[in-house]
Amino acid sequence: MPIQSAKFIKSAYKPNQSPEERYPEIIITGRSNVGKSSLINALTGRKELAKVGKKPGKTTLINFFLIDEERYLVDFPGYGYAKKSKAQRSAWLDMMQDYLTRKNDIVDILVLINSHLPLQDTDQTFLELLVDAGLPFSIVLTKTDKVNQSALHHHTIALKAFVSWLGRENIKIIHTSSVKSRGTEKVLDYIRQQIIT
Ligand SMILES: Nc1nc2c(ncn2[C@@H]2O[C@H](COP(=O)(O)OP(=O)(O)OP(=O)(O)O)[C@@H](O)[C@H]2O)c(=O)[nH]1
Ligand SMILES: [Mg+2]
Repeated sequence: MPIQSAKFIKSAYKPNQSPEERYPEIIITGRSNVGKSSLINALTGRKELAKVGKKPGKTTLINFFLIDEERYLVDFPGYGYAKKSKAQRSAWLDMMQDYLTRKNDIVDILVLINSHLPLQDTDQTFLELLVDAGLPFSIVLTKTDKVNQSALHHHTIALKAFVSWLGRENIKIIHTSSVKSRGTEKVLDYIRQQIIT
């Protein structure tokens, strides 16, 4: 079922500035330019709800979108963009960890990973951080319009192996292309199943 209503609620500079009204949160995160904002637009069927950038680093704030008056999609600034300094990257990781471990409205974290690039060091570091913190997460392989089936299959296997090596079995991996609107129904169905336990 498509999303009925989607609205931008606010941008936060800091984790403690989230909206007063609380709803379950689905965090959308991943490296800069992986397609986080594009996925939010594809999921909601609204082309310009979240700002999409040609240059990596477009989303610099935490943006809250209220979906069907029942949950937030939270667009996080990207990590691992090469032009950011090491100090900036580590500040980002600290902020992220702080937010994710303190907020108990989080029902799932969608970690977006680019299907047409090999798994990056920053992705590995971030997945490790989530496992170490005992946080729930799922993986969305983005931009699948840019790879063939065989490459996608190998990427998926490698990811599964890495995540189970970290100690998490049966992690959900969904393939999407925001350009072709592929996989968006699957993501929506999956998001709707997530409830606070
Ligand atoms: N081919 C293809 N390009 C995509 C897809 N999704 C996003 N892009 C492109 O990738 C670039 C980055 O997309 P964004 O959605 O802004 O990525 P982001 O992860 O929000 O980036 P930051 O906000 O900078 O962290 C844009 O040029 C998009 O048009 C996709 O499914 N397929
Ligand atoms: Mg963005």
